[in-house]
Amino acid sequence: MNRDSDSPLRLWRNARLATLRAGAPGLGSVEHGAIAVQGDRIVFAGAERELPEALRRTEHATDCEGRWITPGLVDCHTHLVHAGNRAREFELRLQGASYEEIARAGGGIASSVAALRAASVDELVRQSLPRLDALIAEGLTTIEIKSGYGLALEHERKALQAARRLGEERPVTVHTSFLGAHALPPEAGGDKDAYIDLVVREMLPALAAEGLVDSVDGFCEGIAFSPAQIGRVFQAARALGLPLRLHADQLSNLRGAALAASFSALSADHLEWTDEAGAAALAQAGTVAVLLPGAYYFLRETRLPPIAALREHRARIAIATDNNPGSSPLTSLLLAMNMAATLFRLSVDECIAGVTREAARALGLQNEAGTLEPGRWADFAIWDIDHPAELVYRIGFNPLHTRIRKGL
Ligand code: DI6
Ligand code: FE
Repeated sequence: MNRDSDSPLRLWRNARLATLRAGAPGLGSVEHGAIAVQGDRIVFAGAERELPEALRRTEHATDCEGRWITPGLVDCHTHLVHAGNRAREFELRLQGASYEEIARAGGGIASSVAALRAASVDELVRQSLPRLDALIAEGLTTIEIKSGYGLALEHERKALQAARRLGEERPVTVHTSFLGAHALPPEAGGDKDAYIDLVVREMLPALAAEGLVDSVDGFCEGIAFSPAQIGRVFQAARALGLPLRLHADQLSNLRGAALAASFSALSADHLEWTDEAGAAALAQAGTVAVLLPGAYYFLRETRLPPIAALREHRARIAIATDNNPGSSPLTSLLLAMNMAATLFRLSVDECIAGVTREAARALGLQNEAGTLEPGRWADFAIWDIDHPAELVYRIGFNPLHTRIRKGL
């Protein structure tokens, strides 16, 4: 931990805090609050009158004039690194074609694969930066970025290298996920098992050895890979000590949530078709249920994720953008929260926890990010709002005042 006492002490005072502290009711709110930061870590977050005397003495104090502070936002599910866009496909869908029809006809993910394969790492970074900047402009401090449009070692490598580069180009923490098992590449000749062999024997070990993989994801779906095929990917990942996540039950119920839970995955994502047993399994395993209202909205889905069952079994719920060119060209966590509330009926507290504490948990970063507590990274967002509900309520308006990442 970089908390050496030589680094200057910085203080944000006269603020209202949504600490999201575990165990605290609601948002763990504190009126008349202050946050003290040393180096890149929070050393105090709480009521200003409880601020220890030693932490009051600093020349670096900011009067927040009563503004609200939340943890920095965390987008725990994105395909942010991609090339080109699928606006034409969107037009076709407006004329009546379905997402699955387009995918089966060689459009969809396959067209994004062709575009990514043609792009260099520099080009991928160049195209992805505006999307990242849009998220950062709303207070994002941590982001998960998947591969999955390369589907061959050299191209998956490019995507993951581009994701790492984004974390160098901008003050943001990047968590990478290897999603080799996203779709079948054209050269596989329809043989999914042979492609999974390649993923498990060559792609994953090589990319993991290069330090490019923070977790391993898969797409468990009729148009993608079966539970048995995903199970092979998960076993290989587990053997390498890598955490797991899964695109589960998005378009049909293949019992993906239960599969993810059985491997103690960090998260299971989408979940529109997950049944009560799946929701219970997630809660039991501590696997975070990541809801992606942008994809639900953009694909005009009608089947809702099992919110009541997730609540009843006390599953952890996160919300993410699923930013990708095909099913969710969304670059706003504020809008994702509004959609989660409007379309899924999540509460304001669930939405805000879903893009902070629970999203950090979905990345295995619950001890580093997602709450305002001593020891956590000094990642937070200061908002020009009078009540936290405004973060969820507005549509297409950004009330961010200041974003602080690792104390800066
Ligand atoms: N589910 C999704 O919603 C995205 N990937 C996935 O596994 C869609 C990806 C795309 O259409 O490009
Ligand atoms: Fe996705």
